Amino acid sequence: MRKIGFLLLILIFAFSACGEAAVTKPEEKKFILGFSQLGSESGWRVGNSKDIEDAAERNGIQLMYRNANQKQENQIAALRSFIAYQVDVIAFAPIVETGWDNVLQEAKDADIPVLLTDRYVEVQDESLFAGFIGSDFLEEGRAAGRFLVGKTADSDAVRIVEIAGTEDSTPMKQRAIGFREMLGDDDKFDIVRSVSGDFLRSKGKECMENILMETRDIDALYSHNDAMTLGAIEAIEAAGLIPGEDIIIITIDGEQGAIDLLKAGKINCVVECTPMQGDMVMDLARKLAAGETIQRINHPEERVFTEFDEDLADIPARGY
Ligand code: GYE
Repeated sequence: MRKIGFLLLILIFAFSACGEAAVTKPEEKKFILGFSQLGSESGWRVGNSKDIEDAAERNGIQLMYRNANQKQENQIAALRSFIAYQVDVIAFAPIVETGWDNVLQEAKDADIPVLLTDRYVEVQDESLFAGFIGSDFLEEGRAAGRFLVGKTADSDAVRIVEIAGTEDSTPMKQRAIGFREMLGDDDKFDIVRSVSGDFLRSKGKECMENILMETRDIDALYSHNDAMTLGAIEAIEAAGLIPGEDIIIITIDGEQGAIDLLKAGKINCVVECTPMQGDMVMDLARKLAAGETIQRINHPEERVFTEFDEDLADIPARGY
């Protein structure tokens, strides 16, 4: 009798287990995304890395994250390790545009789709990557130029200093082109100095110190990112000049520090470049992992903040 009871119990268990298996939806297979970040040069970059890590977590995607500390060779090594590991999708923010053909060909040979994030590449064969998600840098440069043109409508000579980003990087190239496009061929605008500050605060400061030793006859500073702008503002103040008044300051990114200085009147225009692209990256990566084709170019929405905005006090915390 006991034996029969025991058998019955086993049968009930077996059936209920089968029943359960039949109603439980199969778990969506977790895929692996290999992501190579280029470095940690600015608040923007730190915010971008964090958002990508958080978004992977939020979206249940297994992230293999590598930071290249500003060296292209480290990024290439990271991509090779992703290929060796046979991840499902590779995403990376290329530090410069050139020099990627070989490693991207290796990814293609291994059938691993590649998504470019943040910056673009220049390759012989455009089929070496599936798509791009990042800001419209040309438009950012135009917005900066547009602001300067409006702000100086009543002046007949505008002497400009440009502190540009990392050479051969997409934002550096496009922000320079878009800005010049807006100045057009009006010869009242004179870019008296254009130097590279490598997107670093320390270099922005150093560049501005050097320039101020050569000339103080400067009407406007156009800096390709907030980190360099904050450094340059230190140098301007140390030289006894008033940023935002003696020199018009135009910057790109929209880090909290820059927005605070805009509110304080030390910056005149902040062109937003959002690092919060994690969810878009995960969404595109998921599609690639499922074998779908994606839209080739994907831009997040961005805005421009200026000293003329009436709602400056209401700008919510930036989060980077
Ligand atoms: O503007 C800068 C960062 O590639 C858009 O890189 C990015 C730029 C950003 O170091 O702060």
